[in-house]
Amino acid sequence: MRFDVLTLFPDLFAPFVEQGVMGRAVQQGKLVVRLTNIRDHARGAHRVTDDRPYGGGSGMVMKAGPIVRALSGVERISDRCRVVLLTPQGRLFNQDLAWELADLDQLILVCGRYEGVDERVLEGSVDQEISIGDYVLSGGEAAALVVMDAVGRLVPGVLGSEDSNRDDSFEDGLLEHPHYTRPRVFEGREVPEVLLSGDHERIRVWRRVQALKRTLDRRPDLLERARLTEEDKKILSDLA
Ligand code: 4FV
Repeated sequence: MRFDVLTLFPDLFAPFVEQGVMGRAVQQGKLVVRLTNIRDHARGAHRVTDDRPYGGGSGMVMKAGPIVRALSGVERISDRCRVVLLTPQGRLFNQDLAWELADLDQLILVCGRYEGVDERVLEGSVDQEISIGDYVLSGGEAAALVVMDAVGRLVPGVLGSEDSNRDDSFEDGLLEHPHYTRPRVFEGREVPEVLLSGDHERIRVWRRVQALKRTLDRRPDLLERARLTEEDKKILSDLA
């Protein structure tokens, strides 16, 4: 998977692509990250990338020219490529969309700043708008990092054995069961006995019950879309 990021602040990404799971995947060539500074495609002595909004109002708008020229400078490595603008007006990002994007060869992420980007960028050059949530950021960079992390870790070979996305939250639409590790007693609180039993079936059921209970308590909205088994429905009716 190749990520191309178009931004006015490329330095915001360096630490992210040099450390942790992402950093290792980039070193191993499993992920490629190319950063493009939109200002390099701005014209004029001052290389302006923003201007006042037509129709008046506060704040500035990102000019279409520098973004469109930056996009035309990004080579497409295959037709399994998508240009995404991060914006509060976009489709809400979630694990299902992360899996969909992880199936691509190339993701080109456009990071807006100021009040947003000129609408004509969307009409001409953007395939999809994605939002990471209903709040306003000062720029699309943080949202791009969220998408790169959630999608990158789903690319085969990116996660090592110590990490796994197999039983991630939201994999089947549920919140995750609680996790415990050594010591067996911490500040007087013991690890649930079932997890020490070695009885893998009891452990599987306990974890499923915990995941369903948490989802019912904290995010009942998720249950509508969750992929539930007959066993899950039985557990939920008992819990209810
Ligand atoms: C955002 C979001 C977001 C809006 C104006 C950047 C800011 C500024 N992006 N999910 N929520 N973007 O707030 O993706 O240009």
